[in-house]
Amino acid sequence: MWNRKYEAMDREQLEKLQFLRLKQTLERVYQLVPFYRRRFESVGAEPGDIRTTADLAKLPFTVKNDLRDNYPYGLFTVDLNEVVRVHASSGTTGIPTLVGYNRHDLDVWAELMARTLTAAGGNNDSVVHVAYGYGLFTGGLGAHYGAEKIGATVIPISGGQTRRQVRMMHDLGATLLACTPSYALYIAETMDEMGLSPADLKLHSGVFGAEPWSDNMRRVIEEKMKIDAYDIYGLSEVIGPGVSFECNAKDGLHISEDHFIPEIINPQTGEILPDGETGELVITSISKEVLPVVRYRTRDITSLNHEKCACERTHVRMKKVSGRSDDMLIIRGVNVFPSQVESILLDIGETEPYYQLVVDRIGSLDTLEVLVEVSDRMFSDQVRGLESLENRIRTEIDNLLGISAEIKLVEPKSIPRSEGKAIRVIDKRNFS
Ligand code: DLL
Repeated sequence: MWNRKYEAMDREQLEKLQFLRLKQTLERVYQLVPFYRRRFESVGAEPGDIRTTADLAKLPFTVKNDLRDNYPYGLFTVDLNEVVRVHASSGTTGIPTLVGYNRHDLDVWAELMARTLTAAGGNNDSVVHVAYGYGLFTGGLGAHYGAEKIGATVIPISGGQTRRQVRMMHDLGATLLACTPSYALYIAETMDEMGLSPADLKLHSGVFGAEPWSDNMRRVIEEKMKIDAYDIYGLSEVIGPGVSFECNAKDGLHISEDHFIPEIINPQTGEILPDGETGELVITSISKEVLPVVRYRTRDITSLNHEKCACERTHVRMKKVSGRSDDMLIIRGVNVFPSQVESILLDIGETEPYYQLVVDRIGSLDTLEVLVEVSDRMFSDQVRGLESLENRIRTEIDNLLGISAEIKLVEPKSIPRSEGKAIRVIDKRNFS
């Protein structure tokens, strides 16, 4: 553990600390951010009304559009002369979501990433190859400062130029890879093309996140690279990567509760759901200074688990995120996440791990086509073989998800490879 004092803190003590920090955060935003003052007043609440952590439920939610509406600096609690860094996430609407940090915030973030990398086996002997994008995206610099904090040797290579990535990993003896899971797969494929096997590299683990990936995808990456693959979760609005991370139990991601208070809500009604029930993750930051968020709706779908973890960390675990509620496909009334289709494809295991979903609407009916790559050998095989595999996949998807999909097996390397967040869905409905 990087910081046993906090990561394994007795729950009672932890909850006291959370409440103290929550009060400070609420006072801060109420005093310094007109938006929050108005929001609190709209429900007749002020910070003094929050007497327990559970009282947080009395306050309104914050959503991504609130950040956009107050672009660029409207939700900051400090003047720009105190801000030392900004990041942004690009949205589909064009207006970026801008976030800011002072020195204290950057220290908190590095601490969270130090915990994440330590949980994945990182230490001062590690050579951390950071292939998340550097720039406005939080992935690159987030991993970078965490890796420096644990004293590792950092290779700040950013994304792209995949052959060069492989060469550097080989030459510099990278032991820990940080990138998106889809990019890890592409790097593995490139290694293979370059005639390098996992034994030629020193890599032993990876921290992969920024997009949903199934447990089956974890197995594929672990097998191809002969490493231990850990999930890491975060979002710019809350701080960046490191909000939660997997330990070696790989049974949920620990949310650093000394910095964040999580809730799960029913996305339709806003009602708070108990442990184990699946809904939308809502996060309140309780230590960030420049841009605290109160009850921020992440849109990410997961559930919480307060049971003791084998690793001795006492912080609550969230289940691997299955997807964002915005990315959920509704195919003829049935809800599906691309990661569920991924899991089925990889379970069958006779295709390559590259796929894309094409959604369209014919008349008033939504249709789903699943494109999946097959190996060279299989593609040049008899048509009958391909048809029978297509049928198997179609039947499995129908049996397990209750949706009828068209399956199209496609040529090797015909689906675009990802150097960052993969595009899993092509939705033609908006254009027809
Ligand atoms: O993706 C931060 C990050 C960088 C996380 C590197 C992990 C590693 P944004 O660009 O703001 O920030 O996108 C945040 O990405 O709300 C989720 O929908 C998705 N996401 C992030 N991590 C995971 C994960 C970064 N482990 C959005 N599993 C979030 C599933 C994830 N989805």
